[in-house]
Parts: sequence; C-alpha cells; structure tokens
Amino acid sequence: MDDTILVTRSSMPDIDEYMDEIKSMWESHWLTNMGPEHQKLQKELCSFLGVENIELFTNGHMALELTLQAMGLQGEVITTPFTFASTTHTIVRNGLEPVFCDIDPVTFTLDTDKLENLITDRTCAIMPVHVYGNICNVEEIDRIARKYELKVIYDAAHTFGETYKGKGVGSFGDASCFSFHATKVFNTIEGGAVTYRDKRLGEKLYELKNFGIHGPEEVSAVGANAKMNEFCAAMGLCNLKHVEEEISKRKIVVERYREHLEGIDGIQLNAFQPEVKSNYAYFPVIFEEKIFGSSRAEVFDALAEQGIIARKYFYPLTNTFSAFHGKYDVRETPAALHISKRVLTLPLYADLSLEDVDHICGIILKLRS
Ligand code: T4K
Repeated sequence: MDDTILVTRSSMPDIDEYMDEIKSMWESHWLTNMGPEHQKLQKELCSFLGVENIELFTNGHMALELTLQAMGLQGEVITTPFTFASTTHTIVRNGLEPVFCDIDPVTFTLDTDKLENLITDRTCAIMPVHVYGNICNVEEIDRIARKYELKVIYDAAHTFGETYKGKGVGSFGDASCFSFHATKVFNTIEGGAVTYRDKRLGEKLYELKNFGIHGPEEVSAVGANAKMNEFCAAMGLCNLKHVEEEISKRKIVVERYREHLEGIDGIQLNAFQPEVKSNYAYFPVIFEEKIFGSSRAEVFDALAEQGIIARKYFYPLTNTFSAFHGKYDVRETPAALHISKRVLTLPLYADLSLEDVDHICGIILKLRS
C-alpha cells in the first residue's frame, strides 16, 4: 500500500450511505438542472451555514465568476494576491481590473490599513479572501465599503461552517463564495455556493448558472453552465451529516501540530482568532530561515524524502503569474511576498493519525539550528 501522506485527503461518506442517497435517481432519471437533491442540499446548507439565501454551483470558481457578472460591475476590484489563481482570474475574466492590496502578516488576509489608499473613482468592489479560514476584518471592510459605496464579495472558499461573533461567515458582505471541492473541509466532489444578501442577486445568479435563461422563451443574459448536478448534491447531503465530526477530528490534529511547533524560534503559526469558530481547514507554517536554521525549501525536501507532500499554498503570488505578462508590481505587496516565499501548508485531514503528525513534526524539528 502506498503510504505517501499528501497535503489533504477527501472526506467520503460510507459507500452504502451514498448509494441510499442516489437510489431514487434510478426511478426519477432526474440527474441535473436543479433537481430534488440540489434543492434539498440548498435548504440544508442555509440552515447549517446560518444564512437566508444560497445558490449552488459546479465549483467555487464559477460561484465567484458569476457573482461578479451578476453584479454588473465595471472598473477596478481591490483584492489580494495571496490566494489561489481562481480569485484573481474571476476578476480578469469579467473584464475587470484587479488592484492588489497587501495582506496582514499575521492573519494573511487583506490589510485594511492599506485599503482606503487604493480606492479610486474607478473602484467598484472589494474581493477579500478569508485565507486558510482566517476571517478578514469584516467590520472595517464593511465600514469602508459603505463610505465609498462599494460592493463586497468575499472569497470564502476556505471557511465552510465558520462563524464570527456567532454569525455565519456567509452573512458578511454582499455575497460570499464557497468552494466544495474534493480538497475542502466539506465537499460535493466538485462544487461551490454563493450566499448573498439581496434576493435580486439570487435571481440573476440562478439565471447565469443556467445560460442566462429567464423563461421558456427568453434568454436575458449571456450566462454559463454552472449547475451542480444531482450526484454532487447527493455527496454533499451525505458529507454534511458528518462534517461536524470531521471538524472536531481536524481540531485534534491541529492541536497536536501546535503542541510540537508552538513557540519554536523561526516558526510562525496561524494566529488564533478569538471570536471565530474555526473549521481547521489548513495548517500553514512560516519558516524564517535565518532564525529557524533551515529554509522552506529544505523543509519541503526533507518531508518529501519521507513521502510527505506539503504544499506551498500560496506561492507564487497571483500578481506574479506569467499569464499577466508583468502587468502588476509585486513590490506593492511586500508582506504577501514575504509570507508566500516562506509558507508551507502541512498535511491536514480528519483521519490523519497523531503518530503521523508526530513523525512530520519530528522531521521538521530536526532541521532547526
Ligand atoms: N478561492 C480560493 C481561495 C481557493 O483556494 C479555491 C480553490 C478557489 C477559490 C476555487 O474553488 P474551486 O473552483 O476549486 O471549487 C486545490 C483545489 O483544486 C482547489 O479547489 C483549492 N482552492 C486549492 C487550494 O487546492 P491543487 O492544484 O492543489 O489540487 P491537487 O489536485 O494538487 O490536490 C491537492 C491534494 O488533495 C492532493 O495531493 C490529494 C488531495 N486530493 C485531491 C483530489 C483532486 C484528494 O484527496 N482527492 C481529490 O479528489 O488545488
């Protein structure tokens, strides 16, 4: 058996549970286009996430991309480069201009002290990212957005099930876009969702994920095909039953990592956010070579030699992608650059054994000077 440890491993329900959930499809032959599983999952997610409105999508990327389209935005969108390719791409693919704000070096989310200076008369929206499940400074973002009448679309891909001050994270901003990809805390194989405030936005999202079809004889927008199918929705319904337990198991893994790595010179761990109910999505570690004694690359290689595959989420920064042909100046986001060159996200999933965590930390700690 291959005993490689990868950065994560998809959660899956018991196969019989899934078979039970999909059985009715062999009678109904209803496989997609907002069928009963889709509708049931929407309802259950609203209650689980503590939100009033939700639309499901094929993936988190289309959730983001179609939300920007649905808002009919034009001009500049302020965002951060310390994220997955998807965030920036959705802005560019909508014909909008990303303007990169630096990140806070402790939470790795948008540094709100640097936000206001980036606002111009072309700014139409802010797209902050709750990186690794760390909640952005939502109060300050809200204050600034109101002052300048800007839309706020959160990339909430990493924050499934989290709350801030007791409120579901999907209730902040005008919209929050979640990813239900196989690698996420909650998965529908591939999938995503938008939670939103204004019901009219929901109507547009519904149409845009279905080609822009408004009625039997009317197509009112140039939409896409981004509907979650019934098999994915069924996977979501099964996984949802176990997600609380999965998060509790992740918490135990994270606590074990912290026992080993907390307080080690040259190692920065994810900051604890006191008013956040965390989902323990990722375990990022920042290695300061000069203090720790080894570089991120050396740690990565030492782990890889033992079949442990950590990942550099998020390196390179999106504002350095060759796709953008040098259009953006990375010197404008120095904190993001600093962190992205030093971060390694360690393996984390519900069934990762504590012995494996001990082993991983043992390899890392051997490398300190
Ligand atoms: N915004 C943010 C901030 C995001 O992080 C993402 C996605 C999005 C937006 C867009 O959401 P989606 O459109 O993806 O729903 C992975 C995921 O594909 C991606 O969803 C995720 N972020 C990103 C951070 O990570 P890769 O290229 O690292 O995936 P991959 O194939 O290398 O998988 C990583 C590990 O996961 C594997 O080593 C093993 C495990 N795995 C993977 C797959 C595909 C499984 O256990 N099962 C699987 O089926 O991007």
